[in-house]
Amino acid sequence: MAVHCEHLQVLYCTVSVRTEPDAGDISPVFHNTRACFRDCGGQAGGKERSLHTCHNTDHLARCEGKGLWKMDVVVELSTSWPSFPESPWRQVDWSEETKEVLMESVRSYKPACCSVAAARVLLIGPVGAGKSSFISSVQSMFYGRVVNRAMVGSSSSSSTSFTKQLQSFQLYSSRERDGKNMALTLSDMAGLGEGNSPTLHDTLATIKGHVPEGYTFSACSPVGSDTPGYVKEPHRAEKVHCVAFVVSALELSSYSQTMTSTFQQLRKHISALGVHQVALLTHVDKLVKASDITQVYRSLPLKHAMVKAGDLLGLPVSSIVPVKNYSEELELEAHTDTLLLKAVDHILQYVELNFRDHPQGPQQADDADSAVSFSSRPSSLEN
Ligand SMILES: Nc1nc2c(ncn2[C@@H]2O[C@H](COP(=O)(O)OP(=O)(O)O)[C@@H](O)[C@H]2O)c(=O)[nH]1
Ligand SMILES: [Mg+2]
Repeated sequence: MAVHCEHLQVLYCTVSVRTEPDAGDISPVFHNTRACFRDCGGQAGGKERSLHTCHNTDHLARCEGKGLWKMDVVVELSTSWPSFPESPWRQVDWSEETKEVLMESVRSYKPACCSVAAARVLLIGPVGAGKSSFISSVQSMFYGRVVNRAMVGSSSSSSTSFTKQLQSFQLYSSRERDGKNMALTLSDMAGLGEGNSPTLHDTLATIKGHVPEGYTFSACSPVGSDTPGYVKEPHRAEKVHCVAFVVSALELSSYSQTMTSTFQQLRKHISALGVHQVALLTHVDKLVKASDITQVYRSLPLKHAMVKAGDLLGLPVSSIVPVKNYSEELELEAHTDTLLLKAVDHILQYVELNFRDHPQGPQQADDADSAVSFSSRPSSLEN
């Protein structure tokens, strides 16, 4: 049985949970729980502590006297140990051979649309969710070592986006200078939720391919035909073929109601453009022991987080994949790579759906402008 307690205001750390009426006498066991503490100012990027495995509330009581804390914690109640389900709820082959096969299939991927040389995927998500990290992590795998290709922010600066512009990265298939580029471009943009986050209008313009590479988004100057470099009639290759929402498993309880409605607006308008959407749930190493990422599909806290991410985004859990980005490591790790490759493979399935559903190109052109007119005042996603 899993019980989810969120936003407990912990002063003296008395944690009470409600159980099913027929649950009988259960002593709570805090099992494999990581709790994220933020100071009550609610500032993202506040101090963060991890409680790796706490078997009782003594660990929590240590917070006493340090002020009022807000705690997001997934508690698994169990009468016996261990409480991992016997079989994982998604099957993953973690072997080196499968990793190599996946890697080769991504490396040799070719879009099922001959006029498009590289599939274009736009990453959208709140500041600090791990968009840039995902791009860097995927590039790192093919590069053979951890590199920070997309500009990743620090965890303490995660309330402001390090990425301000539209930046697209066609992935290198290897570290060799004469190595080929892969047929996959990942586009990064400023995160949602800060003052200058891209408006709905600008986000849709990006998906339609009108926004020039390197463009710096500004809430007060909407992209339009007078924007320098504006792509008036984008080729299919310049349009976005799949959107990947990126959200952090650590922040699911902290995203504001405004963020939820931002996602709803985005989903509605992007779907109207005929573009498929998937989601990446990052920071899963904070819910599952980083050293044992193979347990990802056995972790009940993670399963709960996936359901919660689905609710936030209005997506079925089957569209969401967990990801652990490289954040502190200098060396690649095979299981982390497998999870990342699974995510890329998942994205590519939806890219292909786009090409197959619309062999001549989606009917997006600018007909979706009837919903969000280029001439109308841009609707800010956060306001
Ligand atoms: N532990 C962990 N840290 C991550 C993960 N993804 C991103 N980070 C860290 O979160 C912070 C923000 O990441 P960044 O990629 O800049 O977020 P962005 O604003 O969405 O582009 C950085 O310090 C990253 O190292 C992850 O999966 N696990
Ligand atoms: Mg970024």
